[in-house]
Amino acid sequence: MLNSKSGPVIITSALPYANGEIHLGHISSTYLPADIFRRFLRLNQVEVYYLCASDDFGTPILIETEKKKIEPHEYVKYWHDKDLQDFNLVGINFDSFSQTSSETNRKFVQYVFDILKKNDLIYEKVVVQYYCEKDLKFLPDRYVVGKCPYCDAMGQYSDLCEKCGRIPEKILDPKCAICGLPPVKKESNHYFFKLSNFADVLESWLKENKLLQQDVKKYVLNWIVEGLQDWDVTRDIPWGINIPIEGKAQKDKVFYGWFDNHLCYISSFIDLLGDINKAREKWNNSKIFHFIGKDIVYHHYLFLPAIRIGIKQEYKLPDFIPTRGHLMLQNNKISKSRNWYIGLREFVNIFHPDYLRFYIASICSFSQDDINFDWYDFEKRINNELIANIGNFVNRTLTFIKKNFRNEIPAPTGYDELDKNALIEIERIGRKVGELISSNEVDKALKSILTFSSIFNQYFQRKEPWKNPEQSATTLYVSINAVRSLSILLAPFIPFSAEQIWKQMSLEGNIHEQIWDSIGTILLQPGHKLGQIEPIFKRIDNDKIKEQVDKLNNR
Ligand code: B3M
Ligand code: ZN
Repeated sequence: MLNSKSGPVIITSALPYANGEIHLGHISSTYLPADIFRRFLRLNQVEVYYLCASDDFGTPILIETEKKKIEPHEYVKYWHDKDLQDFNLVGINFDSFSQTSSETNRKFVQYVFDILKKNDLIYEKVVVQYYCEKDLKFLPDRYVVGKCPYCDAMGQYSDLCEKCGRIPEKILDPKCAICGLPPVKKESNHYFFKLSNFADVLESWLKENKLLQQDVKKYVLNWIVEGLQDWDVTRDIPWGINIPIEGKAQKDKVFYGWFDNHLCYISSFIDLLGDINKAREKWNNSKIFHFIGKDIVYHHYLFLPAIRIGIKQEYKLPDFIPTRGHLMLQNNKISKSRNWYIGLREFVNIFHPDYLRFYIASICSFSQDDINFDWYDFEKRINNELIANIGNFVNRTLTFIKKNFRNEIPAPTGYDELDKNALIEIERIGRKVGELISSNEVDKALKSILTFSSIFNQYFQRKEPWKNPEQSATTLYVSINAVRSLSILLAPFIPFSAEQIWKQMSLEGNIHEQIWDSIGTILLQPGHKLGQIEPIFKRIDNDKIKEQVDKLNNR
């Protein structure tokens, strides 16, 4: 398990495109698991940095700004700010939320390109591109629409068919996305990164790194066997990071978004520390975790490490790339264009953010498998697990002390077998949950916490303190200490509610400054007065769920 002695930890989550609102799909694959991990590490006194940024470049963004007749930098700033606010609404708090278009990132990307070029890993080549003679511009990626060669869907992008999810090798019946006219073909000079040089070193890195997920590794190794293609890192568009050298390929061109976005993990850290040398040293002394969704495995398991190796590992490679499947919504693929999604803001306008965190964490398996957001399952888990189990135990303990012991923790009067077993549970639970969070199994970790809480509900039930309140001091003394442990256990998962439990116990400080190891210790002492006690959670009404399902179906 990581602790304050294991050195700093840097966590990143995939950078959201500055092109729309954050929805539940984003949260489940990368932000929530990373945030739970970050909060857990902090409770373990680990020096941890959680970095993210908006991904500001790419043709979809440029096309939107052209349609809306707005400056790209204004457009991305709008989404950058809004997305950050939305993340904070659900307790996802970064130490830095930068932009790939920041000055530091621009400089850093150009610097990396320079070194790659010096190391002979970049070459110039003429490529044939679509060009629109009416709009007088090259048409990379999304600037061309046409018929998908696989599923025949019309109006698909040349770099992605949204109908079947494949990347067309050659789009049929191509049209300019701006004016609709068929484009012509025209030559253009581009820069290529020699990814193909890296097959052997990537293969050994993957094989040696024991922390990378086995199943992902397997198919990435297969891609290497099939052969790695060099990457065209140039685009003929005006919005992006300029290519820093003189040459035919330089004019009116910028870097491809995937060349610069992952470098922002590093540049945002440089910005955060405010000193490039300090940042480099700390980066290299840290454990590096890049949290991603499975659709960007190629970029993070091959392209990203190749570039870091290409600059002679001036910045070290990731230790771990936790990779998860996608979130489905009511068993259908989430899609913005088909309006099949739930925005984060929309969600928290209806339900408490901790309900979302609890539900997603409870279904968030650590694998490539897709998981499913189901409104009825959500209702069931919140009502039956969060409320009937955890909420019930917390509330019955606090209320009992308030009613029968003048809101003061009573002194224990001796321990029977049941009490002793309960104390053992308290002693063990922190380690067990800690190990699961450390190995990224957040759903299993949450499950252990639920088991702990239900053991205490049974304990309470069997001790029947209501039959003889005066002689129930030990039961309540043990139970309130279990509530304390429970609140720290829950802090990474449902931070707002955990803080509320902490307040109701009238304990000092903020729950997020507590020490994970203290979960196993009996710290609350007789005579301590509790605060104001109220139910923490509110049951979800079935009508409210039906409303949500209808709303979704009628979009
Ligand atoms: N902006 C979003 C995605 O493809 C993309 C991630 C960049 S991470 C460096 O999921
Ligand atoms: Zn055109």
